[in-house]
Amino acid sequence: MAETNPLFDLTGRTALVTGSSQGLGLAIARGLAQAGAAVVLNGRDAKKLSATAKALDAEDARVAMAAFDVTDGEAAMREVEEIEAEFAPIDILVNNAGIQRRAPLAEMTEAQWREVLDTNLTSAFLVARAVAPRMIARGAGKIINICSVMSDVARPTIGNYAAAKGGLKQLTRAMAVEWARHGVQANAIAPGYMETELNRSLMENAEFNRWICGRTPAGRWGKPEELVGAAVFLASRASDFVNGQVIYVDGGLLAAL
Ligand code: GCO
Repeated sequence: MAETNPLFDLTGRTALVTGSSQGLGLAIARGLAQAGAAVVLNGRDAKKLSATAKALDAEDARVAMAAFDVTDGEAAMREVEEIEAEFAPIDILVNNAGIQRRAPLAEMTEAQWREVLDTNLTSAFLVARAVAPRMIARGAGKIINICSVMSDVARPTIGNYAAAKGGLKQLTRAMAVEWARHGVQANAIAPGYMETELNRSLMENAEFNRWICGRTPAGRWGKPEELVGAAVFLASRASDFVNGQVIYVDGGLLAAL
């Protein structure tokens, strides 16, 4: 059995993954755990989070949970302090929390706009603002923001989501230019169309499904676990000189006209 290159070994590291009770966040948390990291799961629903933590624990992962609303700056400060005091210093932060509230822009409510911008963009600032000073003090840290192909292109009815993900790509660069000199690498992963609950209605729509499979050169939807390779790379020493970059895991979607 080939040994994993030590460059990609996360043993001894701790990762906080926001929005990780299901979907992409859970797949990334599981993948980081399989690469040796201890993982702190996050979500607003403590019951759901506890069930997920039990499942990962059964897979021999070292796992803790921090149930808090990532759009609440004070909660983020408080919970990060507790994680570092009670569990371990946070070496890796994955800002994954994200929601969809689809509506045509002209009909979109202020609540639909604000909820998506708060959860998909502002939360990354609030949680990173709580974690980064500690990483800076230690002279090392990895921040991975989960962007999207919608950081670069748009489609009707998701103007709030596209604006948030576009902002998250720029926030990644802003983090990189301020924190790289302190040994903190901030980068992003941009998934294409992935098989998640957030997309269930799209996957079950025959016309939309046909369109996505035709629009994506790989001819299919991506699987959440297909983000793990990029996540382990950006969480590991293998990316120590990578800053402000976006890795597109999109089946070639953005390469195609
Ligand atoms: C939609 C989808 C997309 C994708 C995601 C791809 O409504 O078009 O939810 O937003 O899921 O952005 O990265």
